[in-house]
Amino acid sequence: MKIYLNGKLVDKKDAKVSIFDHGLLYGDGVFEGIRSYNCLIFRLKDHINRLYRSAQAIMLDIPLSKENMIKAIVKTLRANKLKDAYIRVVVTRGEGDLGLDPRKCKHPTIFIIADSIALYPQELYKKGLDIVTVATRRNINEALTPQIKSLNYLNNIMAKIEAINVKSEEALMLSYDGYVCECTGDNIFIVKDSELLTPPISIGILPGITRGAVFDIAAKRNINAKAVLLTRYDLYTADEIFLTGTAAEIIPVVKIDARSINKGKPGKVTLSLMEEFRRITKIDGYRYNA
Ligand code: PXG
Repeated sequence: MKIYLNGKLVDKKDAKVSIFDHGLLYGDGVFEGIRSYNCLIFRLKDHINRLYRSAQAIMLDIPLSKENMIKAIVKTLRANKLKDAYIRVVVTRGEGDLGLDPRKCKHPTIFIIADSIALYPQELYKKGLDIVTVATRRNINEALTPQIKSLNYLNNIMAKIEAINVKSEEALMLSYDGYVCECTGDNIFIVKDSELLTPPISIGILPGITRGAVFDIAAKRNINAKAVLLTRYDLYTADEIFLTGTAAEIIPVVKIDARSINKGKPGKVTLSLMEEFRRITKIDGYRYNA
């Protein structure tokens, strides 16, 4: 496997960063998770824009133009001859000393991993997920806003551990004041009276690219979709629930907090959105030659 590391393609065994890298010492950095489907990179521009906005928010200057970042991604995909891939782009503050001061880090570290995708078991898409609300709250916007896709995922990992400890498949996090936010690596939607409802970015969630794609599909099909504050009452009384994310795509939720949704079966609206999403991943994207 070839890894892009600071402008060079290197073997996986040589892809090493310093233990003084602030990405490791402090989680000081940003990343993206992107997918390609049969030589089409899904919503690449959106991912690149989010990466550069995340970096801007933490005052990290990425020493590569967006165009050259795209070239580096494509180069990495080609070096690994991958048509279908999971692409992880990471930019850290770089190597510094043991202090927090980002000014000590002169050169950001950039690496790109392109790997085959570890898909969720297909049966979960047919059966639907069983998820739980956890006690770990989503970070507040006024601290490290969840809008930044930063290397600090401990909040989400704490939530994931809570779900694992009760043998649940995913954790739903609420805001500090009890509104529905998102899961550990996915946004959440409900279907209610044929409308799609999802929490607004302002409550403290990652502005998901897949979430955006669902809004676009809804608009094309004249399905009403809106971002509104939701509570657990809304989830418990929803007609359908599903999650969205680059890794999961669209996946049905059939149980939450031991309460069945849609009699424990993936709903019709969810299933048709899943089908449409898979269709657009085959035609809509940034084309490259593997
Ligand atoms: N919320 C959070 C906290 C995320 O980390 C999403 C929502 C969905 O966003 P996108 O843009 O992907 O629709 C994410 C994204 C992984 C993995 O390896 C996780 C994500 C993306 C890709 C891979 O678990 N999370």
